[in-house]
Amino acid sequence: MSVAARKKVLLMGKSGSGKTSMRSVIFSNYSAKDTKRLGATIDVEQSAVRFLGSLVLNLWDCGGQNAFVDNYLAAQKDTIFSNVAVLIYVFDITSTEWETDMRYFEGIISALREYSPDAGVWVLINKMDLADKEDPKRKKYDERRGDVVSVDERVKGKARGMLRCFPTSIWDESLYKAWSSVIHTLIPNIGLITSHLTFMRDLCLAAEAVMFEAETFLVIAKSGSPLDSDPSQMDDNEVKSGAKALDPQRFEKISEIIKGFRKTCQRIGETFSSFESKFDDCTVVLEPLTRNTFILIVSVDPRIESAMLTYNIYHAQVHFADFSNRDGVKRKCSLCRANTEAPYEVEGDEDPNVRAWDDVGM
Ligand SMILES: Nc1nc2c(ncn2[C@@H]2O[C@H](COP(=O)(O)OP(=O)(O)O)[C@@H](O)[C@H]2O)c(=O)[nH]1
Ligand SMILES: [Mg+2]
Repeated sequence: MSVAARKKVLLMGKSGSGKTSMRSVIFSNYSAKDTKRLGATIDVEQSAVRFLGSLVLNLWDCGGQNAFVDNYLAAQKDTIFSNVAVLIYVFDITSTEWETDMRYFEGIISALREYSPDAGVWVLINKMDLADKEDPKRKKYDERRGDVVSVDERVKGKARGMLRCFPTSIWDESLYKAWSSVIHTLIPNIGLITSHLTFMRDLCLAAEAVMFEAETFLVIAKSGSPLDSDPSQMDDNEVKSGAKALDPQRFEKISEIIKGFRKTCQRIGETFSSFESKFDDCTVVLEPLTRNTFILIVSVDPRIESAMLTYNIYHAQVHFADFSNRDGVKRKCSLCRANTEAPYEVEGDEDPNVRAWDDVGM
């Protein structure tokens, strides 16, 4: 058995911006309403979250009161900012002290760029639900984003880690979009997973195959063009099946809906196991795939029955389980070898530290 890969994820930003709320909604099954009961975080609260069996996120939820932040930037600088994989920095869009917020952000990002130059930075401008009514065009968000990017450009120097900015609210699916984007970059062998999903989609004559993590329901990967890419990168099948016309927010909406549905099932003493639905113009099935994942297959071909989709998933389970562990990745499967359209892309394949993506771990 392999040891799980541990990634240090810093969660920072002013007190009250929503850090602990996000963490609780995504990883601890809180509803947005439950977060009103959360107390202020004192100093640094560390927690370990297992993701896909083989990836452990060490979340450092850093209390945002000024005295703590001063301490992070002085005595604790080395401890906090070394070996960071990702910094998630949360702003409150309704903050009335933007200049002070930016000053603190500059201090934090300078320390990060110095001690962990490769760390990715996700800036989440949160509580958008409170701002959207007065500013539907999101002018304020664009301004805030501009300020954040220019601070980063100023302090970045030779650091290679990139910065991305997302508008979020714990009250809607935007939170899932932002966190999926974070997680997506931390999963090993994402190219391999994507090529298998694409193959699976084509085998089922389907429009789309999407993989979700079973606990958080964050989207991990999808068939065809990469998550977050623009419509010009769509592959032939996506163009043919009309993926351009689909809602670009569909993945995070499904995450949020399924998680809510699963909570409802729990409340009435039922266990959520799978989902299937037939509409006028499409058929959708959502089934467990490996130990820690679900697969969603969407068909827009009226000839395809949902039973055929579940039957194919059933047969694919063995295969996905096989290449989800370290040994399976090493052997390379016949699908990857035989199918030139599904390139075998496993970064650092010979490196014993590279993890399989859904191994038993520990
Ligand atoms: N309206 C709204 N309230 C939020 C949002 N995120 C967090 N909150 C609320 O803000 C308060 C502070 O959140 P908390 O997570 O403790 O902030 P932290 O100090 O950054 O950890 C809580 O009452 C949350 O319910 C959001 O996106 N929209
Ligand atoms: Mg907190």
